[in-house]
Amino acid sequence: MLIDQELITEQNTELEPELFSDFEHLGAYLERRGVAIDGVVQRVRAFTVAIPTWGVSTGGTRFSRFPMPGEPRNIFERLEDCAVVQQLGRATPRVSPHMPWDHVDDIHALRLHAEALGLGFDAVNSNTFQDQLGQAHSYKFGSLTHTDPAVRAQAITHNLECIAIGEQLGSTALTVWIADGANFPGQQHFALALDRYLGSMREIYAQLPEGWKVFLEHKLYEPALYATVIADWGTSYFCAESLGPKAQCLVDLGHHAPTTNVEMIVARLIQLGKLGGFHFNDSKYGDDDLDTGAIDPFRIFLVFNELIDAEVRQVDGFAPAYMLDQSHNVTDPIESLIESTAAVQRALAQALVVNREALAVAQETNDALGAARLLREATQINVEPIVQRARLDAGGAIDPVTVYRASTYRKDKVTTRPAERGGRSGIV
Ligand SMILES: [Mn+2]
Repeated sequence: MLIDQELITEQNTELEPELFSDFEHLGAYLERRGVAIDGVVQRVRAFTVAIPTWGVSTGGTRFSRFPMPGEPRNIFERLEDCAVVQQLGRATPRVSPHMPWDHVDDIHALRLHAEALGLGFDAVNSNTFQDQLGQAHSYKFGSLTHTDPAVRAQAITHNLECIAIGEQLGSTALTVWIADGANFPGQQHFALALDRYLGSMREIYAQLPEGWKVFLEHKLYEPALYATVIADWGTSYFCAESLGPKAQCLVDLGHHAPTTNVEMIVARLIQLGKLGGFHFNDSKYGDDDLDTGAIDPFRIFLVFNELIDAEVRQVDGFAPAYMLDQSHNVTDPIESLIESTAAVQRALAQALVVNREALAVAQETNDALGAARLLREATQINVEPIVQRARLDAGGAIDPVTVYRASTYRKDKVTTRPAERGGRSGIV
C-alpha cells in the first residue's frame, strides 16, 4: 500500500458519524421519491473509469510546462501514482497506456508491476501525432492519411505494434486519434485524405484480435487548424460503420465546438450502436483538458442521463468504455484525478435518481417545463453521501484528497524521483 492504511482508517473513523447521518437523511429523502439509496450506492460502487498514464504527469500548453517536484519519470512510476488514485478512490482499477511514451522492453515485467499494484490495463493509445527519435518518416504532414504510402505504412505498423503490446498487457482495445489535417485551404484533398484513412484503418482493423475493439477518436481542430480529417462524430461514425463491428466511436468531451450538444451526440451514437466510450474532461473554450466537472458539471450529468436511459432501455450491445483524459497543468495530478473520478460518480448518481417514468410521461405529453424540472431536481440533490459511501464500502477514503494531503507521498517522491530535464506535455 502506497498510502498508510492507518491514515485512511483514522480519517474515515473521524468522518463516519457525519457521513452516516447525512446518508440516512438522503436515504429517507430518496425513499419518498421512490428511489432505494442502497441500489444507487451499489451502482456507483460497481462503476469504474480508467485513468490515462500520461494524466499523472504534469501537463502543459503550447507555451510551457511547469513540472511538479516528485512527478513520475517513467511508466513504472506513473503506475505507482495511478495506484494511489485507486487506493484512495477505489474506482480506477485500470490504466490506459500511450505508446511509445510508455514503451518498455520487458512488457511482461510491466504487466507484473501493474498487477502488484492492483492495476490492469485499459485501451492502448497509439501515437502518430509526433515524431520519435530515429523514426524513418515524419508525421509533419500526416500519418494514416499521409500522401506518401511509406509514411502510412509506418503509422500502420506502429498501430499493429500497439495491438501486440496491448495483448501482452491484457488490454482489449486500441484507441486511434490522428492529428492529420490541414492548416491552409487547398492544402489537402478532403475526399482523398479520408479514403487514405479508411485504407490504413482497414489494415489495422484486419489485425484486431478476437474480442478486441478499436475506438476512433474524433477532434474538431488542433493541431490542424483549418481542417481535420476525423473532425466530428459523423465522420467517425461513417468510418466505424465502414470498418465493421469491432470499430466504435470514442467521444472526448473537449473535442467539439463550445456550443455543441454533446449529450445528443451520445444519444445518436447509442441509437446507431456505435458508442465505444468516453474521454472525460471539461472545457470552457476549446479542447482545454480541464478537470471533469470543473466548468460544467451539468453537461456531464446530461451525458450520464443518456447513458442511464440506454441502460434502462437495455440497448443491445451497450457497454461503453470510460476514461478520464485531462491535462493537469497547475494541480497535483493525483488530486485532480481523484476529484474528477468523484465528479463522474456524482453525475452517475444524479442520473440514477432521475424519475424516468415521470420523465417519459412529461416527454409524451409535451410537458416541457415538467421534463426540465425532473432533470433539474436530480442535479439539486446532494449525492455526495452516496459517492462517499461507495468509496468507503469499497475500502477507500471518505475524503481522499484530505487523506492524500495528510500523507507524505509526494514529499517522499521529491527525494526519490529527482527531476529530469525536458519532458513532454501530454495532451491528446
Ligand atoms: Mn482524448
